Formats: sequence, C-alpha cells, structure tokens
Amino acid sequence: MRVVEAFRAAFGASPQTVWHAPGRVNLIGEHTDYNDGFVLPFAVPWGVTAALTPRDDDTIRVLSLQSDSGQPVTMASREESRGWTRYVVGVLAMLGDRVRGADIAIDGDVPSGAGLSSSAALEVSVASALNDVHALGMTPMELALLSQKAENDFVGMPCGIMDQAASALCEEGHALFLDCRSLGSRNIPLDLASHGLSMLIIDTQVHHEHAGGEYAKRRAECESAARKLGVAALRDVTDLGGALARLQGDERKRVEHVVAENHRVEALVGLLRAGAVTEIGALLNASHLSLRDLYEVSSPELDVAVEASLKGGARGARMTGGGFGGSAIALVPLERLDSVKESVSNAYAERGFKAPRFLPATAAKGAHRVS
Ligand code: GAF
Repeated sequence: MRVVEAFRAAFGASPQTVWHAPGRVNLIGEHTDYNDGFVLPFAVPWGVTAALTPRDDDTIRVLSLQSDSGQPVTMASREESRGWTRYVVGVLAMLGDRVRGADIAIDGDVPSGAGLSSSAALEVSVASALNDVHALGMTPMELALLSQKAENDFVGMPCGIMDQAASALCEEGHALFLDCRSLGSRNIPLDLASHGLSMLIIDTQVHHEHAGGEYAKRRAECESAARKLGVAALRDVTDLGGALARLQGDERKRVEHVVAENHRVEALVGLLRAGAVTEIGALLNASHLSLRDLYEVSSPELDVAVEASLKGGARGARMTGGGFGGSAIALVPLERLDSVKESVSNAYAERGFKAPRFLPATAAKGAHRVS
C-alpha cells in the first residue's frame, strides 16, 4: 500500500495502524442536520487512508501524499497547526490528554473541491486510527462526534453531524438514515442496479469562495427562527402553516425548506423500504427546487446540471451537500447514462462553464481498518 511505503520512507518504521474513511454524497436531507432533522447520505468509493503511529512526546508529524512538497509537516505542539493540518491536529486536540503526538501519513483520493466531504474523511480516518492505537473504545458515532467537534471548534466550520457520521457509520450497498437529534441510525438498502438505475455524480468543478460564510448565515437564520417559534430546533415545527405566518423574509423561506425537507427524507426512506426506488425521482427534484428557491444555496452550475440531466433522461436530480458549487447527483436509467452526460456537457459548453466531471456513485463501506 503506497501510504505505508510513504510512512516508512518518511518516518523509518512501519505504521502501527492504517485506517480508511470515505467521503459521502447525500441522497436527500440537506441543511437539516443542524436543525436536529433527518439525513440520508451514503459513503462513496473515495476517501482518505491514514497510517499512524503514536509518539510519547507532543510532536506531530504529518505527511500528505497529495502535498507538493513530499515532506512531512512537523509541529512541536498542537498550537502550531496551520492550513489542512488543522483537520488532523483538531482531532488530536479534541482527545485532550488522552493522546500525545503522532507520526501520520495521509493518502486521499476524494476528488478535490467536489463537495464530497474530503475533510470529514480526513478527520474520521485519523480519529479511527487514534481510537485503535490508544484502545480508547470509542464507537463509530462517538468518533463522528469527535470529528465534528474538531471541525467546529478547531477548524472553525460550524458543520452539522452528517458528513462525519456518514464517513464513520455507512455500510456498503446502503444509505444511512440518521436522526440528527437522537443520533439513532438505520442502514437502508440502496439497490439501484437491480432496478436498471445508477447514481451519477456531476462535479461542477466550481466552489464559491463565500460558501463558508453563507453556511454559517443559514445556520444562524434557522436558530433565530427556532427561537421566534419557541421550539428547540426546526425539527420541532409541527404546524408549518402556523409557523410561516409568524415569520418573514429569509427566515420564513429557510423554515419552509427545512420542515418540508425532513418530510421528504422520511418519504424517500419509505419508498426505498417498499422497493420503489424508481419512484424517488420526484423527491430529489423537489429537494433541489427548495434548495434553489427557498434555502438559496444552489448555483447556476448546479441548476444547469440538474435541468440538463433531467432533459437527458434522468429520473430525478438535485444538488448534494452544502451547495454554492460542488456536486449534483442524478438518478439515471443505465441506458440513459450517455445521453445524460451529453446533455449536461452540452449545456455547460453553451453557457461557457468549465466542463463538468462525471463520477459513478456506488454506496461504499464506512471507516474500517485496512492494515
Ligand atoms: C455540509 C455540512 F458539513 C453538513 O453538516 C451539512 O449541513 C451539509 O453541508 C448540508 O446538508 O456538508
């Protein structure tokens, strides 16, 4: 394994453990996680592999096979961490004095900037490796929560739990139905191929700079609306009409999205359980329109990807993840794959957008030890 070879070359011995954690796409349930709602992500076949040996001092050495220098970054303490190393050091920091330093080599193949949660994969791979070598006995959900805390408190991104939970808990061939309040989850079989369907990822190759600030703003709007409505979180809104009558402007739109999106997750899970996977397209489309018009987190590239894939024969399509660029997903009958790709490529070329990248999405396994 090349990450093990790189570890040996950099640090002069074999790693004590090697863990892989995947990125994700979200089938449905967008911007619901931090509203205590429901999500339905599945793990993708790309992720991060972390080879790790603990140290008995506070030094942290991290080598990324994707970094240009080819050299490990050496930090005498957690405070020295900068840039991408914060995702790694943040996990160590959240473990406090349960761990000291570590030598770590990282190899990732999540398509960069595609919005497929490479940062969650990085955090969860390192958290899983540390849990293993230090015999901490943490469950996959505890590792997901630790990774989310590293991202919230150390990196400074106020994300919800979805991406880390997907990376830690998903099962091959299944989507993860997660209640972000109780943290209870169920693996829902996602059998597309036997229905003649596939899930296509359309990577817009665009990531808008202001995404982080807009994400925090949406979250703050939801929290403000929940306070006005006297509920702990938007998950608790039971009378949508009554709630909307008490709100105005952006907050009104955000609430309408979140409440309906939670119902769409439950409806989609119901269809999957009933074996009616061919029927989920309308829910994907409705989710996209709501994210575009009510939550206002789509982008021209995402909208064109969705519209053109439907025109090319997709059964449903939507943006996936936080938005403002990243990827869309399309549910495509196998015999229409070429026509969907052609339709999207042509639409992008007509508008002068950068050519999109197409990736097949199969539901992969969550974090696991590889050596
Ligand atoms: C990003 C966040 F990291 C997730 O927690 C989630 O809120 C998602 O955007 C939107 O559904 O991926």
